[in-house]
Amino acid sequence: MKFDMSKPDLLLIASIYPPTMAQLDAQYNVHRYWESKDKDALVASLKETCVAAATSGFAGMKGDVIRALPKLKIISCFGVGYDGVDTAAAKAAGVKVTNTPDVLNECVADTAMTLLLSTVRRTVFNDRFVREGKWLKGGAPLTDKVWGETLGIVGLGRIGKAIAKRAEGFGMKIVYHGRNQQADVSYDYYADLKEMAKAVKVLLLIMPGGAATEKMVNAEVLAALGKKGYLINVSRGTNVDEAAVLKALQEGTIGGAGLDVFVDEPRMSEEFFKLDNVVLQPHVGSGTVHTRTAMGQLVVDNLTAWFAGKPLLTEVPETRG
Ligand code: NAP
Ligand code: 8YV
Repeated sequence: MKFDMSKPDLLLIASIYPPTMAQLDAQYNVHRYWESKDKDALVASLKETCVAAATSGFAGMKGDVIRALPKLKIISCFGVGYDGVDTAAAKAAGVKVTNTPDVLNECVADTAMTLLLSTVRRTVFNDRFVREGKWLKGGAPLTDKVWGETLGIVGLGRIGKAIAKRAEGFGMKIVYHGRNQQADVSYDYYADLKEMAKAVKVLLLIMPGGAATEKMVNAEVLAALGKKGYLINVSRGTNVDEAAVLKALQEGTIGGAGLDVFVDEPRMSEEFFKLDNVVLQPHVGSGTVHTRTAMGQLVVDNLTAWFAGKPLLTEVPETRG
């Protein structure tokens, strides 16, 4: 590939929204890390020149790559979650990290509600029921209900609150779990996740990924949720013990699950495909043209701000100061 030497170098760790990559190509000499056959050689070749990187929150950027680029100053991340970025290594190296908060709240909340409703009301199962001609032999099995039930949100942050607002509109009672009780929130707070799982019909995960939340929803939490309960995960696959979720679904020890995210996505156990009590989505929480465009613009705008010496728009707390 030919590079325009008047443009700054930018290391793009992973493929992101194509129109955003086109915007980056127009402004930078973009070096595509994930496509490179010799990644170490690529990084070494950028050692003296590369001050900027971009990535997805999921692919992130590992500490050894950050440390191998001594001139690096900014990592612009496509996604509000940036659990894949080694922020400790970035902070230690004086590198700023930005993400894409807020612009995706409403679409992710829509996805969460879609998964919640279609899981409890068995929409995907019923669609297959019609297509396979089963309706001709009799009506579909009746389902659980949503209105009047309790929704337990793990992670009542920006997106969690947008989900709560929608679920209230569906007549649900909202309760939540997080590390802190929030003073300006009237929903009941559970300091203990297992206690909340016992109390709710639907347990919905929308907290960050990473070490602090890894496998937070384990076999014990699933047992507390029980046959009466449903798990909805729009956060990160790492936040659940995926094998325990599969087992609970296979044995019917939880009512069902709606999953948008997986530990090793896009790969998952094909055992999930055999089950009628799970709705599977390919990590499309923010997946509308409108929202991905807004996220991409923030990726670009944070980089532009940095190169112009202006304040970053959305720097993550870990690298501030
Ligand atoms: P946010 O505003 O920072 O909210 C995060 C919430 O999680 C806060 O309420 C926080 O409350 C809670 N939390 C943080 N650490 C926790 C812990 N260790 N244990 C329990 N609760 C914890 O973030 P957001 O913008 O709403 O985004 C949340 C996450 O959603 C992202 O990080 C990302 O992983 C995921 N996401 C997924 C998709 C998708 O496509 N599926 C799209 C967008 C975002 P406390 O501080 O009180 O603990
Ligand atoms: C992804 C997400 O970033 O924002 C997040 O944290 O999980 C999503 O919006 C998006 O799928 C691109 O990787």
